[in-house]
Amino acid sequence: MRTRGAGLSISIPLIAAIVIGVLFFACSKQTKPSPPTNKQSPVIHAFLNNILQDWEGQKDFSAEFEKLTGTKLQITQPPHQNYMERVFLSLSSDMVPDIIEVLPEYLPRLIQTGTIIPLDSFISKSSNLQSVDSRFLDPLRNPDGQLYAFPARDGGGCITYIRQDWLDNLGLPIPETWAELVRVMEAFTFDDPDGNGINDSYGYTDVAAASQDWYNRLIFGEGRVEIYWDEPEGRWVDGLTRPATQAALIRLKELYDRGIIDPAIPTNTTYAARTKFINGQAGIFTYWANHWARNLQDRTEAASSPAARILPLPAPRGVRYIRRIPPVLVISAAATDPAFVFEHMIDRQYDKGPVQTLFTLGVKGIHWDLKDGRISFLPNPLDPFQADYTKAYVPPGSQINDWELPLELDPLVGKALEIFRRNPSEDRQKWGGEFFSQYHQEIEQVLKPDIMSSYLAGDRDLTEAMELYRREAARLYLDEILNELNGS
Ligand SMILES: [Ca+2]
Repeated sequence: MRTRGAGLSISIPLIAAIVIGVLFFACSKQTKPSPPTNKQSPVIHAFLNNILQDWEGQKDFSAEFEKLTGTKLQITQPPHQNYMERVFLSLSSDMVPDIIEVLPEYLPRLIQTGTIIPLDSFISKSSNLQSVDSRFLDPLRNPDGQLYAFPARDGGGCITYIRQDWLDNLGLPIPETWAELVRVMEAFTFDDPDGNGINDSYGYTDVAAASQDWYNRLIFGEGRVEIYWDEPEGRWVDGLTRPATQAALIRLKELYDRGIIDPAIPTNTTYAARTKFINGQAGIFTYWANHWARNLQDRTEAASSPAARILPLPAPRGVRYIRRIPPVLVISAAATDPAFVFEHMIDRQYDKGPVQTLFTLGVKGIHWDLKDGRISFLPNPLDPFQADYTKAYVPPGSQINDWELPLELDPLVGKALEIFRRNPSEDRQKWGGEFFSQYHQEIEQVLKPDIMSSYLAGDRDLTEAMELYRREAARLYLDEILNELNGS
């Protein structure tokens, strides 16, 4: 997950500058990782995004890792909102990490600059990794067939969640069509769905005028905002200007103008939108179909109402949920013993035993325990909602090998995953060249949200907004990016 908005527009030139630095210096840079010695445990420095945070017992995780593998794990976990910016800063520092979790759209840039190394020889020698399903690896092979990245988990995707208790309060059925959805959004806005006598809720909230298509599915339907692989046409196309997306933008604007969706959608970060749903300020929200189903239920129950019931919504007609390419683990070219890093941080994660249990559930007695012979998660004493832990690094149900979970999957998580898997649309890894590496993020993360926000706010009509978009996208080499992706 990544948030967009003003912060990122500052970071893009910064990232570009840093990458140019990395491009020139990566080859000569010789830094850190301590080699194994007899006296001290060897150290692996990992940059991780989705690992347990400090207040969730990250130190216990690292201590258990050292106990199981004899290796110290030094984790750096920058804030989620500017994670990739911090990754690039670290790559230009003299403390280059050995292993880094990155978003897959940055792989072409990391490979082009010689920042990361291929993993094929390590994978082929591993026995643990024979149990990994190749459908998770194949999409990550670069056009030459090499693997520079290992999937951190099943990428999964988002589904829509709805307040079942609000539907019940208002006597409304589960919406299955667009017309029914709009009726529910109206009622969630105007009919006091939580019965507190105050006009304090909207039908729907979302992340900032989403150019990340896995969040916006409910309203965009067949339309895509991003550059995407069009299966019938067999080529990469730009989603924003296509007819289905134009129709979706008109739908979104109607809801916005009628005041039945969160008016702050143009500026919402993922955190802001999620918090509004949890606080009961909006009754429909699209988010991750994994342990987040449980997190949303527990937190909404604590923050909004003890009667809150979150329902994973079966995909309404015309809606398909996107299976994204997952975040990946890459090994830096600066790692002095990459085979050692690979063995301890990737290979052993798939041992279908204690290390995989650690990466999935966390530490026994801290994050989970046996109760009546069954494994269950423990409450986190520092959680503001008194909620249970839900994962360590890989959410239960998102493992990519044939390991059988040692605990029963939470039924709510199971239901969310089932709905997601019933209506999939598979994303493809983008292998672009120089233009892609330089300009793709700016088009997707800055230009498109700006254009869509200006249309939603009424600063421009749709025709004017699209004319401006075409001009600005041409200036950012959109055609060249598409040519690179299409290999033409
Ligand atoms: Ca109310």
